[in-house]
Amino acid sequence: MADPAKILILNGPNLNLLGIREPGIYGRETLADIERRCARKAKALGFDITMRQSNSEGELINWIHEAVSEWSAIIINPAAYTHTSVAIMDALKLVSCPIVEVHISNVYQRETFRHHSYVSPVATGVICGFGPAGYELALEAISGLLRKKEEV
Ligand code: CA2
Repeated sequence: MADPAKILILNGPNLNLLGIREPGIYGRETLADIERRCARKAKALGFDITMRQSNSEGELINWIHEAVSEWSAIIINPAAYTHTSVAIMDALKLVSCPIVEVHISNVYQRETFRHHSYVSPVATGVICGFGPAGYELALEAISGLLRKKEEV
């Protein structure tokens, strides 16, 4: 049997505080809760997931570089770097595997500075506004994409 596809799930700055502050916007689930959701969904889909979080742009970029050779797909919630980071956009451009951008909140219902993303133009697709379930939806989307790739 083939090895399970390896999926990297990256989370940007302040998401380590999820569930602890601003539950009105981001809900009460912590990042550890989201990791458990993803692990359950990944098991059902036959994926091997690794979830990471960093408050540092450089660390996120180094992890994205690993995706050039190591990972079958990336799910990324770049948090505030979504709206500011040309460097993360450039790093993602170097990656050939599918990239799904996830946001917990519906950024289009929020301040206008959140309406622009440097990541969306280089992502395969974007999921936003579905809360923590967005990460599971991203895994489902990747499952479809990788299956289609196998068929070709
Ligand atoms: O909705 C999302 O997932 C965001 O990526 C979250 C970012 C925000 O800058 C984006 O515009 C949308 C913020 C993450 C901050 O995380 C917090 C966690 C707990 C309490 C406060 C902030």
